[in-house]
Amino acid sequence: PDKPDDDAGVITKAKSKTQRPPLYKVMLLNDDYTPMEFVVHVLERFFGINHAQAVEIMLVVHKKGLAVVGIFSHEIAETKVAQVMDFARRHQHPLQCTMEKE
Ligand code: TYC
Repeated sequence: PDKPDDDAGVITKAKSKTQRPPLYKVMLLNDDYTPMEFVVHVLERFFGINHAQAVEIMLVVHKKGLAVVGIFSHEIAETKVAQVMDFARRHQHPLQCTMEKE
């Protein structure tokens, strides 16, 4: 006779966990020279952040040294970093933008 915990007849299947692509935090770093208005403009232009929020985030970077400004797929994060770095370089500001796996 079957014991109470006999699993005869129970079909088991390994659950394959759904794969999600890794996400990346894009961060702005503080420096002593980039004008505050330039950073606000960068946040509005490349990250679609409204003016009031952009001012808030810029001030977090200014006070804390860095802040996460968005979380994206690897390809989008790379594009954002390249756009910001290129825009800062063209305007001769030392602003740094980096990405890091979440
Ligand atoms: N610290 C800069 C200043 O006082 C402003 C600044 C903010 C620079 C954020 C970079 O990512 C930055 N002009």
